[in-house]
Amino acid sequence: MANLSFLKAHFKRYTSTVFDLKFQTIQDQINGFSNNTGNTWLSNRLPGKTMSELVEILMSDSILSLCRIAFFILYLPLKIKSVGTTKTSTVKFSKETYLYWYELMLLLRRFEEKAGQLYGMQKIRGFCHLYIGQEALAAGCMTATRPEDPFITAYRDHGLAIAKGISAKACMAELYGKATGCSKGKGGSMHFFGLKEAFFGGHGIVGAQIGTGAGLAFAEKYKGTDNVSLTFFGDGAARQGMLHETFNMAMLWKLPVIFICENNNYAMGTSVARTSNVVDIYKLADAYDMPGDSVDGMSPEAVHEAVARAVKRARAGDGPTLLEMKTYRYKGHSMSDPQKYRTKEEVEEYKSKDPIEVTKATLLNEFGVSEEEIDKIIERVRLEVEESVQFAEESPWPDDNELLKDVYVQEDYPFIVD
Ligand SMILES: Cc1ncc(C[n+]2csc(CCOP(=O)(O)OP(=O)(O)O)c2C)c(N)n1
Ligand SMILES: [Mg+2]
Repeated sequence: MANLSFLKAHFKRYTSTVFDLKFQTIQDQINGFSNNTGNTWLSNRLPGKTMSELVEILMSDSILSLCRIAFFILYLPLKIKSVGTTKTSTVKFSKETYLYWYELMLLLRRFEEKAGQLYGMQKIRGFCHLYIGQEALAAGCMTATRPEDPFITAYRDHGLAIAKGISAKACMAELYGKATGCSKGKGGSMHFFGLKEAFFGGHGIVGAQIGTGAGLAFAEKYKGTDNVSLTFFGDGAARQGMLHETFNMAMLWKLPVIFICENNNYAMGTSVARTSNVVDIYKLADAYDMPGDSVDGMSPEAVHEAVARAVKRARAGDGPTLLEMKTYRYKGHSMSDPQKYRTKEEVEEYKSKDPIEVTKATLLNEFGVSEEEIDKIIERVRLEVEESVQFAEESPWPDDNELLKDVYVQEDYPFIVD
């Protein structure tokens, strides 16, 4: 019996140390083992037991128990070893995809940080809303769509514009108001645009682009393409009447559109809970018989998967989907925001799940990418942003005669007479 009590103590010591951390995994493996082998003694007795209870069970019988103990002594160390060394990999995408996501998200982050600095130096004026924190959304949407799928968004548009392929140079020049900007320097931060890149803005009226996004989808359907419109808007915009009228018509006409609510928890300083009783924005789809889903917007993987599903539906002619992406902006609403509506701890919590850092860790740990390769990406991004600033600095201002170009004019408008 002395030996048995030694074993018991031995197991118990493990229970309170290694097993506390790894117990669930071991338990799962034991359950899997007992189910796979059809071992009814194991499958009846082991699942759901704590490690101490398992030890009690093992100690309970005499000779038979000794056999079981022998089995455990042989089996458990093997499993414990494997728990320590086996990586439970959650990686679902290729190394190239992660590399693409990492570089894109880093470019968006560095571009925005630079824009913030330049704003402080008054190189950039007017409104300026940074995308910092929300990069995983752009990354996941890009890999789940084709270049010709049109995107449209609100004024927090720098990230999606660059993701769609408008160059950092053209974007920075637009922030500066220079003639070489993507909207010829006439739009500024809130009105980036790129026809070639299928990026349709950049809109300052909260919620207005929701209707225009469905219009883009209508145009694609009318032209007979299978392109899908990705229509982005904020949680604040979700409370606008435009959303409801658009959802209704988009469903009725089965338009190829994905409505993507970038729920960053705040509309300026107003939290989602203060704007409606319906805090799960994806449920708004129910009223229109539209499929809706809640998605982890801090994960490019989750964003990709949800968008890919919705894209498949839309391309097949089955109509719209609403995706509520739970995301977070690390910076204020715009450049002057004292951020009294949230705590520093809340911001830090989201930062601790930063998608750029998580993706970098995946590249290093799961794909064996070296620190040198990561450094090369960081350097490439740094250069791209630096060059965009130089380009913006050296670019000319728009000519005065540009003022009345690209402006809608109705020649026979009868109401204003000179
Ligand atoms: C129709 C309209 N109402 C109010 C405003 C002022 N406004 C600008 S941004 C904003 C908050 C919108 O928040 P959200 O839709 O969540 O987008 P986010 O800024 O979080 O990206 C408001 C109310 C506006 N631009 N347009
Ligand atoms: Mg918001």
